[in-house]
Amino acid sequence: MAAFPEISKIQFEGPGSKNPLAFRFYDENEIVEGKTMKEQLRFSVAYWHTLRGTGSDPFGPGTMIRPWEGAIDDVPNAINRVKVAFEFIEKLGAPFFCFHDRDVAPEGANLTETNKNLDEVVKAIKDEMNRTGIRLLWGTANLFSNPRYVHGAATSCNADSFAFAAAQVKKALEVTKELGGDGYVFWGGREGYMNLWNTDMKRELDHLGMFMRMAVDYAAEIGFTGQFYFEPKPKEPTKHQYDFDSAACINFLRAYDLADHVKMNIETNHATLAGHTVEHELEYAGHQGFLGSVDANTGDLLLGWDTDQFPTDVYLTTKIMLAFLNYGGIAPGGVNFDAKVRRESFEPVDLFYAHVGGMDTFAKGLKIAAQMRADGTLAKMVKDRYSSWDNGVGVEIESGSHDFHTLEKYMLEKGDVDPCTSGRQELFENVVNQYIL
Ligand code: XUL
Ligand code: CO
Repeated sequence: MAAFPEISKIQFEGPGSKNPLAFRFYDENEIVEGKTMKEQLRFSVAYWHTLRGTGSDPFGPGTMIRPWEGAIDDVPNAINRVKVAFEFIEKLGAPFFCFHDRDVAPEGANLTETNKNLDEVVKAIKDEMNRTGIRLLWGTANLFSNPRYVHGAATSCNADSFAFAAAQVKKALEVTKELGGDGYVFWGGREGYMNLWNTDMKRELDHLGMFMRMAVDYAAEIGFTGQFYFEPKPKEPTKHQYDFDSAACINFLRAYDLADHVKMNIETNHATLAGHTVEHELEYAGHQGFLGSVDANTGDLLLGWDTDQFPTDVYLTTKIMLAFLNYGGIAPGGVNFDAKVRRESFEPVDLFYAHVGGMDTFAKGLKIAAQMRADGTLAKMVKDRYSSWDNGVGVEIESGSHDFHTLEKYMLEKGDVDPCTSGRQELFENVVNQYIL
């Protein structure tokens, strides 16, 4: 029986459409910068929010009406949920999904049973993937919900927690490979600290480095060639997470000799929790050569936590897609909606409204970003701002033909700097609006 009998496949109806269950901008076959929108955006549905989100918060239990959920969280219920998931993703028209091991299958009494449960559900997922052609963008392991990870997983003070996490990631990598996943994500759910007095930071970081190395080695051993990603988040659930932001993660990857194996999965709301913007995080990862994938959502400026809302701001999606176009496209990453409908949006149809809106906003952002690049005005304005580096002493410095002695001589002769031109922030912002408004 269909879980969403009222909803048929979401169609592209064009900008004039007023149908909230149709795309106005996302035409998966439209070519933008030489690729279809489907290839440029690589949309993915996050299993944990869309299929497992209950709407619970610290003040009350779940509110979501999900008629397909059985009374017990057992394997048959999980397999039925897989069918619901694929009906949803197929009707939406997203080409990918992402999941944590524990999103899809319940834990058993011990690791053997848990792995068996996962195998049974993965079989059902594989059948649905074959039926629909929907693919796995990336897999991951939930190393934060179970109380065994109360002190973290790879960074726990308890060596057994590290060992259990290793077994879990080993299995998650096997499953990701089995399902043909394009990537694997590390997000350090509790890899950080609550209090530095009781924490040996150096030891914990060394352990995290060892853990990621073991994962990379095991991937090579089993022939998993997908891209590894590290997902920054500065806090929540811990006070201070080691995967704080792009800069901290990239430094960690270099320090532990993992830079050749792992790129960044940047999430908008995580960037803002770190006191950055997502474009800052993307730009930092991009110019360092670590830009990988994006967890698409947005926070709420009035709230200080990870609200994981669906993105509907075209300025935001334009900036994200501009970064990806500037750095050679998003593949093998994608736009994964790590976003959840509000607790008050408890009907199944809200899942469609949320994803359709997010996909359309990204499609519009992609088109605007491509226009900006084709036109070149903004890029030229930035280049002009740095024109002193394109001739004279600027070129000489950049080419390495100066030192403090020669520069002192140059300035003693010249006397003072040439006058600067204005930063023209307002003009830049107005030019951006020429594309958006
Ligand atoms: C949590 C979060 C995770 C990761 C995957 O804030 O973003 O869902 O994306 O573990
Ligand atoms: Co995320």
